Amino acid sequence: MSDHIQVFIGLGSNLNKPVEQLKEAVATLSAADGLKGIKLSSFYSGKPMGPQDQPDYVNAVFQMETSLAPSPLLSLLQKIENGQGRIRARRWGERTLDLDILLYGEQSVNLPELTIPHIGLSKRNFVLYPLQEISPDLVIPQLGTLAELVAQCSLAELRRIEITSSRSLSENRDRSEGKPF
Ligand code: A4P
Ligand code: MG
Repeated sequence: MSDHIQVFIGLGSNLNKPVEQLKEAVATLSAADGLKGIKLSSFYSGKPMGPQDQPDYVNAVFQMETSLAPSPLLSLLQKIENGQGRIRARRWGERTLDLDILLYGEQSVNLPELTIPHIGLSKRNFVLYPLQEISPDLVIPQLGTLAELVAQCSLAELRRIEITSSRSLSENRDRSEGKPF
C-alpha cells in the first residue's frame, strides 16, 4: 500500500452478540481496499457511558495502515456500521457496531463531520486502555502522551474478556491464507 498512514480505529458494540459483531468488523476492515491490519487489542467489557438502561459494551482498538484520506475512511467505516445493522436512535445509545477514527497518523482533523483525535479519546477508559495495550508509547496530537492520559483515567469496571493475539496480523494472515481470523 503506498502512502501508508497509521490509524487507530475504536470498535464498540452492545447489541446482538457484541463479541461476534467486533470479530465480523475486524474481518471486514482487514479485507477492505486501502486498509491493512497491524495489531488488534484484546476485547474489553465495560458499563455504558451515557444512558444506563442499555447493555454493557464490548470495546477494542485496531491499529491499521491506510492509503485512504480521513473523509473516505470515515465513509467506509459508516458503510461497515450500516452493513452490520447499525441504527442511529439516540446519542450514546445502544448499537450493533460503532467504528470511530481515534487517531490518523499525527494529524489533527477539524471538519464538520470529522474530528481527529476523536473528541472523547482523552477521557474514555475503553479507548485508552486498549490503546495502551497495543501502542504504549503513543503521543497524541494536542493531548500529550498516552501514558499521562491513562494515569488520569480510572479503569473502573473495564475488564479484558477475550485475549486476542497481539502478533502482527500479517503474520496471522500468512498462516491462514489471507484470513486473519
Ligand atoms: N464523527 C466526528 N468525528 C469522528 C471520528 N473521529 N470518528 C462524527 C467517527 N465519527 C466521527 O457518530 C456521530 C457522528 O460523529 C458521525 O456521523 C461522524 O460524522 P455516530 O457514531 O453516528 O453517533 P454516536 O456514536 O451516538 O455519537 P458519538 O457522540 O460519536 O458517540 P460515541 O462517542 O461514538 O459514543 N459506552 C461504552 N462503555 N463503550 C462505548 O463504545 N459508545 C458510545 C457512543 C456510548 N457509550 C459507550 C460507548
Ligand atoms: Mg461513533
